[in-house]
Amino acid sequence: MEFEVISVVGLGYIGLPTAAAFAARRKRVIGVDVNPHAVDTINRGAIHIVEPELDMLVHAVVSQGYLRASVTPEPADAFLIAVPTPFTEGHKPDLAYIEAASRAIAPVLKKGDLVVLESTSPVGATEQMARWMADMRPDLSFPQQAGEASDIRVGHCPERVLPGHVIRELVENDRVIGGMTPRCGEAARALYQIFVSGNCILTDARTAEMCKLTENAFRDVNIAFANELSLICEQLDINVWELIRLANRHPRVNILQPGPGVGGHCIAVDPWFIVDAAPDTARLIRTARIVNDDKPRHVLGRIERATTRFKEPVIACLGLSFKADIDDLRESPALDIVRELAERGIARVLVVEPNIGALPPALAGKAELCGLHDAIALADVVAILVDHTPFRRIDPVRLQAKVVIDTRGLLSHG
Ligand code: SAJ
Repeated sequence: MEFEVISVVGLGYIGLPTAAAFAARRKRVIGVDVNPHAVDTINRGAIHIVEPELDMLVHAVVSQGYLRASVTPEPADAFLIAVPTPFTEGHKPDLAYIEAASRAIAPVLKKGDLVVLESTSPVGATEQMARWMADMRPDLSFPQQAGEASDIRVGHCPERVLPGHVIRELVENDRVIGGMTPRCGEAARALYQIFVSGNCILTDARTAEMCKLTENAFRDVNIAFANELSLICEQLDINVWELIRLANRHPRVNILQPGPGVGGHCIAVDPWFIVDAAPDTARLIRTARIVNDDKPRHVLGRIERATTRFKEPVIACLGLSFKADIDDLRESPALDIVRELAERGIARVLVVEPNIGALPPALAGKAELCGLHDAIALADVVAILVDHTPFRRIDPVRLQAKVVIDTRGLLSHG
């Protein structure tokens, strides 16, 4: 199967590295995004997101002429859709971006083209995408109408890369590829094998959709188990970090780490797509979401109670991002906790976040960005919210006279 021109629709955290990966294999790639700023930036050979090594790669493939960005779709042999799938108010998946992208590419489709949905999606989204395209192009046949004989082949291949390691994981990770028919799956596999060195494993589109949701729900449920243990241990006066270390010595036990809550745009979101699809059956998955979403409130209560013994309390909050050693504040439980503390006005709030240069607007004027040394020296209460590497080097002696709330077990590593 020959793919001379490949189009990637949605040039964000997944689409842009994927477009660059094809281009690095000397494929002509047209990246499409509705954001003209992103398009202009990429066409200058620069990037609009933070991801190690991506800037150099994009610069190289744009200057060699393999990658070009555009706000309007153009004909290609394969289309990859990598747009966001957020949820709406009632935790229902919002497919508006997928609908807009599939309707946008429909006019340029031609017989023989392949369309692959990469966005994390509820089960059935790939079939829905094919219906939207079929609506727009009655002159072409799609797999839901013509099966293996369809003009257009359609499939799903969820991304599963770890932010911060995208360039390596895109190439090395195994891919689960779900075709609407077996031939659709084979076509998609031929496409990914252009740059993927991991195994490309075929299934149907619905199983591939569910597989991605399952991976993230697995982590969410297991983090919820650790978070629930941390609450139980608090009541029983047991160090949960030591407990987990000991339990994990069992050859078949592998408990994850408790924390201040679950952040990021994947693990805290995707399990809801399963709950929405099977609300009466997905009891454990729903409960895990609730346990993890409740954790920031619990931490906030502990910090507040700790301040009551001081007349003019000063709290040092260590970390704002959603996990260690990144600058990403989206859906961050640490940011939620600090924002709430700052809004309640019960204390002077000092924030230490080595990965950012200025406080986000939500905290501006309500909290102070501070160096680690000064914040600890000034604080009565120290709340460790993220396990950033520099925090691991804090000398415990400097914390001796402080009330420390360690949500990441930073001081309990033994
Ligand atoms: N967390 C804990 N305890 C743990 C592990 C994580 O509290 O033991 C928290 C983190 O602090 C963070 C959140 O969970 O707030 C999520 O962190 P993460 O490192 O588990 O995941 P993400 O969101 O950075 O990236 C995940 C990855 N999924 C898995 O590791 C299963 C990535 O492979 C996916 O591609 C990505 O989600 C995605 O796009 O779905």
